[in-house]
Amino acid sequence: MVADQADTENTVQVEMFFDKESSTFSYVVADISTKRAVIIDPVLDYDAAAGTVATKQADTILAYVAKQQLSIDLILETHAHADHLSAAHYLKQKTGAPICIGEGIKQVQQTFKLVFNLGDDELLAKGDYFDKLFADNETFKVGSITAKVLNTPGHTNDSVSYLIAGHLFVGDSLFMPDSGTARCDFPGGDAHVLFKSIQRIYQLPDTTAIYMCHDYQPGGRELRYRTSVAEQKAENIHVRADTAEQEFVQKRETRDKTLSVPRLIYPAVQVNIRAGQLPKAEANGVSYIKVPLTIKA
Ligand SMILES: N[C@@H](CCC(=O)N[C@@H](CS)C(=O)NCC(=O)O)C(=O)O
Ligand SMILES: [Fe+2]
Repeated sequence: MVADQADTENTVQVEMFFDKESSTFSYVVADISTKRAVIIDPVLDYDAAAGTVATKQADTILAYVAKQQLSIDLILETHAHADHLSAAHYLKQKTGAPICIGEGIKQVQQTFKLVFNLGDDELLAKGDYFDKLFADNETFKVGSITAKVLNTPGHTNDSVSYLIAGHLFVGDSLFMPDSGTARCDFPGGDAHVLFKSIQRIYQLPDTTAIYMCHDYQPGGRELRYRTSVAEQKAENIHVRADTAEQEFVQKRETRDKTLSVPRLIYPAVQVNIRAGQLPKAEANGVSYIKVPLTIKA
């Protein structure tokens, strides 16, 4: 089966995992015929006040994989997340699967290499720490299925969507229709660029299933993680099929001005630009998170 076709025969099995702390969805997507699978956007538990990390979320994924007798071939990140730590490195150690991300990660690493004042010994910003950097339109295998990477920047430079047998994992390029889209005010974010990425998604068949990376449950509604291209084009509160670029950009930028910095941005980015590895331990064997301080007038 090729990537752009809808999954009319249910060739894949998609299992969702929800992290309540960060409102993040992770997925295991398996080719039913071969039991080969990928893990998308896994979360590492992090208690900022206590300075502890744990693998409860990731272990839930591993338990599912074991129970279903799946083999994990790849660990896929839709982008370097700014709100939670990635469990990619932990899961690589457990499964042996390589960690993959869009090649835009090099720009994200370069930006935050400066923010965190990292030397070349800590980060080269050449995609280091990741095993595979995807180019736009690159294909990869999930068992017998040929899946495809679509570059969908705008929320971040490195944002990609993964198209697996008619199932599209968009990261934060789209939220559920009643929530619109993700913010574009992080370094490297750009609402014009996100608009173009969304147009690209809207060119896929209407039946394409779209899977969220977050749902913040507006108005306290029930959790939702799946929608379709048709539903987004008809109902997305920021971008419908006929929304003009300027109208979207204005809405997006107006909302971005009201949002506060994500609670975990510094720990998250520091770990996620290293594919989920903690910063190198100091002489005492302990790893530390840095926070750049700005004196406000
Ligand atoms: N309150 C959350 C916000 C996280 C956040 O900023 N999420 C991004 C995606 S990484 C976003 O686009 N949020 C849009 C919104 O909150 O409307 C936190 O502090 O972690
Ligand atoms: Fe994000």
